[in-house]
Amino acid sequence: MSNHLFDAIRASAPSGDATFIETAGGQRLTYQDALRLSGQLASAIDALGVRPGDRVAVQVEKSPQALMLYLACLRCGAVYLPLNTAYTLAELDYFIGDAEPKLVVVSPKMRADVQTIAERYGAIVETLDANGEGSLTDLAREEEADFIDAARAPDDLAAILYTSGTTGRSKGAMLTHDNLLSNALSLREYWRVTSADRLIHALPIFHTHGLFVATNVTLVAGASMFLLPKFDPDEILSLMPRATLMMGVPTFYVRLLQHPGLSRETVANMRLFISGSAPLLTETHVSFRQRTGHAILERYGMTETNMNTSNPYDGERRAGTVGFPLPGVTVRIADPATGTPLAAGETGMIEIKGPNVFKGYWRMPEKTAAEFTQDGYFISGDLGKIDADGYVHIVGRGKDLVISGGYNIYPKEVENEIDLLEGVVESAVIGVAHPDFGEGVTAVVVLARGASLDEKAVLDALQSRLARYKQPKRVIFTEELPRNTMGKVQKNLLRDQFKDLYKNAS
Ligand code: MLC
Ligand code: AMP
Repeated sequence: MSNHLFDAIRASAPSGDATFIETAGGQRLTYQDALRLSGQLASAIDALGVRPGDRVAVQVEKSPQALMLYLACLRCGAVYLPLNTAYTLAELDYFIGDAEPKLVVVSPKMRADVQTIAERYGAIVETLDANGEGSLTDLAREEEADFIDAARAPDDLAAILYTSGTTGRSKGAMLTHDNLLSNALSLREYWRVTSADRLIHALPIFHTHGLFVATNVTLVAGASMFLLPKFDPDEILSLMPRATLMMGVPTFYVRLLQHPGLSRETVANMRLFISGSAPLLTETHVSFRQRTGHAILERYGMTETNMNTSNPYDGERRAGTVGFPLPGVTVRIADPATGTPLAAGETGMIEIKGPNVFKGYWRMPEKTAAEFTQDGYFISGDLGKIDADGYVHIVGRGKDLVISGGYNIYPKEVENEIDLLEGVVESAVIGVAHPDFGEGVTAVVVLARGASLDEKAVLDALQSRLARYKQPKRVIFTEELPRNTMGKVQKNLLRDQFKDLYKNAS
């Protein structure tokens, strides 16, 4: 019996005393510790009645134990469902109701509130805190480590990651064992990651970037990582002399450049800096190169597809591009209106096919069908072109989406919440250039005559409804929204009108 993804992870695990994780607090976990701990956790989850195919929803702080829980889910064949720690109870209610997990793991302080939600959907609740303690750890301590891994075929689900949608309703992207394994192996080769590498891991572990790209690649390379609770430039710079690799969103690089400690000497031991999840400005790429001598390697991915393209390791890493399709991945550009493939150099919809592309949206067959072409390409929603040298450029978005500090925010979801407020006639949420986050979520609101809402009242009302990063950085009131002759709000005009709103923000 084989377990497609975990067998590969096990086979790559170095024997002996080789490190897998080091934390800022001085905790060190070897690969052999990871096999033992994930085995105990898998036994505990199994004893709770979780069977292959059952979902395990996890909203916990970043810790080595949280990664053990991910591995444990793979091992018992459960479908791992990580949730952003910023999600509010209202948001959690939706995810638990939609995914119907057998088990929900949350921080101890959330237990009582989540229990009320979970009971309605028949889920069990266990806890895990930032120090790796909690009821789940207590259960695992009682278990043996020699768990027999569940059989999982390449096409079986390994994870569901929720991604918001243009209608405001989040969709669960179903990722299979082979989606994750094929991408991890491909990236390991493309970026030349080996057991000698030490990764600075400062990303959250509930999204593709920190969970799959950073963690799975480290695992299949038998490499090690410094697992940091969050992005802290002082800490990162102090680790660089002992590290070789960093993965980050563009905001990481913008903030590192603001730090006087970033220099050629500090990065002397570093082999590679990788950026993704949002566009890296050419000016950031150029400044980083001038300061450190390193050309940041930019790559392009999505929750639904893992990584699609990457700038080369050896060849020219071109600023403003996301490089070439990864081996086995096909990228084409099509006319967004007709779907007809376009010639090199022309701008259109980026479409993707390959072993990396997800299986579909959880319990949304129609939505899934609508986002694939008849010949099986995933319609990314990103607009781009492929230049004469084969480099892919992302030039815009066909979907109404804001990316702030690497997090996606679908305006519709925020507009829906604002429109519910007493005194609001309508709203338009846009992304406006922001020096730190790339784009700042901005709400433009039309009030009813005589309504007395102000910016603070709108923001206060959103506190318990939307995760912090989705909440607008500014709310602007206007008499009416600009519309075209079809009645559609012209967000491009609003973006232009407010383009300098965050000019001096940091
Ligand atoms: C935090 N805040 C944000 C924010 N992150 N607001 C907007 N956008 C964000 N990304 C809020 C905080 O709650 C806080 O609110 C205020 O903004 C300032 O916070 P901060 O201390 O400056 O933020 P910090 O904790 O340092 O976080 C910033 C960050 C973080 C950029 C380090 O957001 C981050 O780690 N982003 C990475 C996201 C990621 O992993 N994306 C990958 C998705 S996968 P206040 O007002 O309460 O103080 C994907 C596919 C692919 O896209 O290709 O990889
Ligand atoms: P998510 O749904 O959170 O996985 O975000 C995926 C989206 O992030 C993509 O569809 C792109 O719009 C964007 N993205 C990821 N990497 C890059 C990049 N290197 N440059 C520009 N946009 C990117």
